[in-house]
Amino acid sequence: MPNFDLPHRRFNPLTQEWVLVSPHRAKRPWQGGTEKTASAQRPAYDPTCYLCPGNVRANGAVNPNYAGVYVFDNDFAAILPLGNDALDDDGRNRSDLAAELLQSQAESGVCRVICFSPCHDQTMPDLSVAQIAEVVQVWMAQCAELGARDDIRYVQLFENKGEVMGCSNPHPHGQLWASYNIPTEIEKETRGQAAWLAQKKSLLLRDYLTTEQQAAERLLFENEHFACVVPFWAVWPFETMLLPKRHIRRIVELTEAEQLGLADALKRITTCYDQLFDVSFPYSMGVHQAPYDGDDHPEWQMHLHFYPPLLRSATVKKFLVGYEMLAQPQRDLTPEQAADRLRRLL
Ligand code: H2U
Ligand code: ZN
Repeated sequence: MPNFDLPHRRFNPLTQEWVLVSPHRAKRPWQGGTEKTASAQRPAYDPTCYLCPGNVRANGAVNPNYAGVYVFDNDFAAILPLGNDALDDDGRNRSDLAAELLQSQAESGVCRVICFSPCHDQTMPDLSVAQIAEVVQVWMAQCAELGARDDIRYVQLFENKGEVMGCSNPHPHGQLWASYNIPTEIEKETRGQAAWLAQKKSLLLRDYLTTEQQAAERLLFENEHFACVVPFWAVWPFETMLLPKRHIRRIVELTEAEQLGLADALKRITTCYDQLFDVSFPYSMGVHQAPYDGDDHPEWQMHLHFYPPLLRSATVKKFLVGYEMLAQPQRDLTPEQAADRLRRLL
């Protein structure tokens, strides 16, 4: 094992990628820009918000006066339901060189917006565990419905939060993009988990959780059903991962108790994040799960990733640029230092 106070790299067995860690650089002076923070004061109902109950959306549709979680088809969907006919004609079987170099595939699917609450001024940590559990139940119902379709093989659930993440609206909401093709990150994680299962005859993310429970250095908290860690191979400064304790391949398999366990973990980590820099903490988060492609996927363990961009204050964020775009991701703050800072806020 290298000296963790000196430059070293760490392996992510899920994606089979390396991250460079440069702990000695954490104290270098910062002369880069600062992001302006979005003002925290918002009304509970905003007449100009396209997600608030009763309001008109960009395409003229009117939101119902919803009370809990509300789902609608994205009016500007990145993936459209083209159906099976379009998918058959994707040119994958052509054999000439140009076709191999210039590969393309038709994509078909569905994009939806999921409002977590009718209240414009709330975010995930403001919701009760019961309200977050309702979000989890809607995620499950959406995956059950879409995963059963033969023109959909993967459902990506995510939340993009905060202006710095390019989120267009502070109203608490997430999205789902369901597609016929299996996205790159999911293919990587499928390969990583399948390789582990083949070699060790055990589950990668269960073995990983056991290791983190024993090390305790990067473990933030656990409840009966889920644990939260700063991954050993984290790229983002305060990146975390939520891991289930049972073998759960897809979110649709969660028991009622596990739904509450996940909701509790979501509330705890988002509350902790908001306290770190005393700001409504921006991030991209999402559920990773086995594809809905008809295979069993015994290698898969569902989990959630939180990728927050903030580095040292409400205004200073990490950029993945330069060496990271061209060579490999890099971080200064070690995952153990990040875990230590987050753990103090729990
Ligand atoms: P963000 O989570 O990145 O802010 O995106 C919100 C989504 O809401 C975005 O994908 C959709 C956009 O296409 N949207 C609608 O579906 N209807 C609207 O009236 C405005 C925005
Ligand atoms: Zn709103």
